[in-house]
Amino acid sequence: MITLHHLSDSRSQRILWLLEELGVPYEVVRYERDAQTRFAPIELAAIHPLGKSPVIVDNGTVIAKSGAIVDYLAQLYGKGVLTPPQNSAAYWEHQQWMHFAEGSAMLPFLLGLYCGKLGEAVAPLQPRIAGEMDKMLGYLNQALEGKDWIMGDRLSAADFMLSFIGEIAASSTGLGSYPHIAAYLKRIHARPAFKRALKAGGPYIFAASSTDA
Ligand SMILES: N[C@@H](CCC(=O)N[C@@H](CS)C(=O)NCC(=O)O)C(=O)O
Repeated sequence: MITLHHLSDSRSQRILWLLEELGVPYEVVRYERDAQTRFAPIELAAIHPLGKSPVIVDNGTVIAKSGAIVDYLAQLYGKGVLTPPQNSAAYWEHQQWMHFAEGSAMLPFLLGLYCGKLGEAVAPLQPRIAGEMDKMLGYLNQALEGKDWIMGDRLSAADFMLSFIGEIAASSTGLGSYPHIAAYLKRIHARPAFKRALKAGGPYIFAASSTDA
């Protein structure tokens, strides 16, 4: 049985969504963020030394980092439908999107979050941060033009990684300048499996507009 250690309002939601799409048996252990610091509770460090979420445990194997978890679940339980054939051109394009989410796109958003706490002191950095956010979102927006999913007409593992980028952007910069990401996020949030994931994980601030979940 797969156990997901799930932190409220976090990237772990993408794993819940994936588990629901896969239809595999799993259990969720829920953790709440500290109301003041927004940090995870110390109990998560007993599962993995980083003390962050998501983490899964499957038959004694502990995996942290959402990219590794998505890869693991897609390969072991995805019956080949969530990843393009190994070593095809599509496989490497898909790999690029898998890594883009946490390796590139998240950085300016995290910088914005932390620097935002410094007030005026950070003003000289703000244009650079905003420029990097726009670069990441502009790139993703263009890639999604004319497509339902990042690899075309079929949902793939990379879509689970990219869902959180759309959500964090919607809640910070807004998606007014990125209509293809906005439409993509709507498609994601409309999926029955995404709605089931919301029920399994509890309130999720980044899908607040998906009210009927
Ligand atoms: N790159 C990691 C990031 C993990 C991460 O930073 N998780 C956040 C939630 S989105 C967390 O646990 N924050 C609470 C804390 O740092 O105490 C991943 O993709 O899994």
